[in-house]
Amino acid sequence: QRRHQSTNAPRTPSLEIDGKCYVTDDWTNVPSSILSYLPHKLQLQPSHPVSITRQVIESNFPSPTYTHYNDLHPIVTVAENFDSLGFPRDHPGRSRTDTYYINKDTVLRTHTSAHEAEIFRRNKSEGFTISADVYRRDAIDRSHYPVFHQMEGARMWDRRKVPGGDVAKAVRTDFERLPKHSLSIEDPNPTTHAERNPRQAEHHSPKEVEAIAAHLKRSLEGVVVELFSRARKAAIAAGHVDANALEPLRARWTEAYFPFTSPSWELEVFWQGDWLEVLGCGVTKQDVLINAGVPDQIGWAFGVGLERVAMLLFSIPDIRLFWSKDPRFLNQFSSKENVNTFVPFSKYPECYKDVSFWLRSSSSSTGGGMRSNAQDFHENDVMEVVREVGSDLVEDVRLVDNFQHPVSGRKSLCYRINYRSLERTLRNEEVNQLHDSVRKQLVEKLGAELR
Ligand code: FA5
Ligand code: MG
Repeated sequence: QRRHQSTNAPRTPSLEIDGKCYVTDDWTNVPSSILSYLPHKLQLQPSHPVSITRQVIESNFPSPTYTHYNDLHPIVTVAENFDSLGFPRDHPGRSRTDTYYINKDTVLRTHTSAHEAEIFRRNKSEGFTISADVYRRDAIDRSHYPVFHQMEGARMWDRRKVPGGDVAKAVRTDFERLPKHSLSIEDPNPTTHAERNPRQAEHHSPKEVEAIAAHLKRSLEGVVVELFSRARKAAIAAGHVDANALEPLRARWTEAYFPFTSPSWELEVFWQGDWLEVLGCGVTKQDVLINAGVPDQIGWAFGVGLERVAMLLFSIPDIRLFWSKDPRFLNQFSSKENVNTFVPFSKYPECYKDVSFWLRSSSSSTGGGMRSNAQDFHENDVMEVVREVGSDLVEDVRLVDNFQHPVSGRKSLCYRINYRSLERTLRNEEVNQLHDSVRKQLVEKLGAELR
């Protein structure tokens, strides 16, 4: 990946990625540090925990009913990532503070749903999964990383092919064939709710929605049950828990919103004292299928965070570990037949450093480039500065103070950065140097005025 000038006049700035040239423009905001993640494809590394998790989940969605796609290219069009899924024009996900843009029409995919329309159009099998790396400008902490992996899943029924055109009946028949489980999952809400979680009334009958929702939920509950039984066996084998002292698995369905499904839900799992969101799903919007040229298909879709699931499956405590090249990490995983509990190596000391700064007041703003004033300031820009300087030596970044001057109206922020390596003890001078660079970059890139 290198920036270069095209030889054709007029000279257009461009970016070469994977041997392909992309024109850059005012929207370009993807740093080369992020582009360096593209070749990794952890979902394909045979004994990497992201790949093992993918394989465990895929085994619940067997071929030939489901086709598995695991090597789709991460650079997609804005049309694929947002428009094809019915994202409103003003959806915050489209903004440059949340999404990595190559140029105004091209992004690093922010979710695997970016490929739904394309795979619907291919119409190769009744179902599919897509596992892939996805990219988001986001906060820094132990469960968020700017590059992570998702698995998309979808299942369709063709109105023209089901006996008597009775989709609801066909779906219920398939539902009865799914493995049953004895787990009780909290599901307090009705399948649809007129305001909060509506049925697509022009397209789907109440019976169809009930049948599709039941098939979707049981399919995903099957995944959770399998993952937890594996995680539990591994924990017992590692002597981490006494089989008699085990708490039962707790999971719950909540109502959700996505522009491309309705009704929609999220599945949360109780883990280490808190509810953790593992996936989003719902009944696919008929407009997505109509626009993909398959108006007679009807069905469901889900998107699950593979790192989140892997953290539960293997007891991995920090999302940065997935990128570790340390053999003490990598050598602990072998195959999906052999899930084991991760044994953390010793925790190295943390080092907290604060940085306080004034935001530029709007009057002194030039309005251009990356420079922010109080109005267009976004925390993700601070996160990116810290990430660019500290990369994986930063464990988390937290806003600890937020102050507005009563007279001038200027805003001051204080962030606390925790410097900690997963692999070694950091030296004092090293942390001081990193922190000095963060301070300098906040001034240079964001126009911050240090206090
Ligand atoms: C989506 O991305 C939707 N495309 C999911 C979907 C697909 C819904 C199909 C309906 C139909 P969301 O932004 O909530 O939704 O992300 C899905 C999952 O990805 C989350 O539940 C979580 O497990 C994981 N996830 C989200 N952000 C991060 C992050 N920064 N780091 C790690 N995992 C993340
Ligand atoms: Mg979500």
